[in-house]
Amino acid sequence: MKINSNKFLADYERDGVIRIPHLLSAEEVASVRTELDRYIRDDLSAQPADARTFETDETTVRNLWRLEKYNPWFRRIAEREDLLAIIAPLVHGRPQLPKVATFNKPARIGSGVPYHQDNAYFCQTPPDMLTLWIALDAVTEANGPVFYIKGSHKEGMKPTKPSSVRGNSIGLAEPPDVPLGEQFCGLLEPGDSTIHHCETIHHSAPNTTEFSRLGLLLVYRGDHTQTNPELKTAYAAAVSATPPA
Ligand SMILES: O=C(O)CCC(=O)C(=O)O
Repeated sequence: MKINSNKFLADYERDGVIRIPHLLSAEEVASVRTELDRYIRDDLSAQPADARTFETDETTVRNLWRLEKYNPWFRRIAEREDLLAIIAPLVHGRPQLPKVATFNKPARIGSGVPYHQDNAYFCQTPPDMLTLWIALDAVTEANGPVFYIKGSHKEGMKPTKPSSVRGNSIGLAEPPDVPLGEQFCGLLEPGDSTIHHCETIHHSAPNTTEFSRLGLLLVYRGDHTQTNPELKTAYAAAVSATPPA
């Protein structure tokens, strides 16, 4: 993977979202998938409830949470030097790894994600925090791609409300009035990725297709960021209504 870091940084700072094709090779994607399948099959049932959210069938994984804590293999992937070198200029400091998660968006029953800004969950100030979203399946217009509103990270945090969506407990109080056609759609091949700033507004639709849309999310912050108590209070109220995230 080759990256023009000046252009990349300028695009990220302007738009709050950027696409990086070919971040992982086909072999790397296959090994991530093998470990995810193994973890779900062999380990997940013995982990605490905050390790996952299921879809409404109560069986199929919607999200894996806290992989950085419960699975050292994923922590090692996320701490790869080549990834940290990409992330450091974007978070304006030494990257810390607070979260590794998945958004599985399984075939037919994958649920949607309401409009939100991640910093309503992360609660960090300054907002030098981002998500590296890596596609493990092809992400198409049909299977619930993530849509982002470019430039929205520059407008600060918008008012929030509890969403009562399990796995995405807090969303925007009002959906933005930017038509879908004007939003940036994260269409990706397996191994491609996007990076979005923690205050970039985004959302995704349910997956009603026969094709799963699995994403691996590595979340980084600069080591200078601190918890914002006001954001934390709003998040705590939402997450206690629909735990675990
Ligand atoms: O994968 C999705 O559908 C949503 C992802 C998301 O909300 C995020 O990356 O913060």
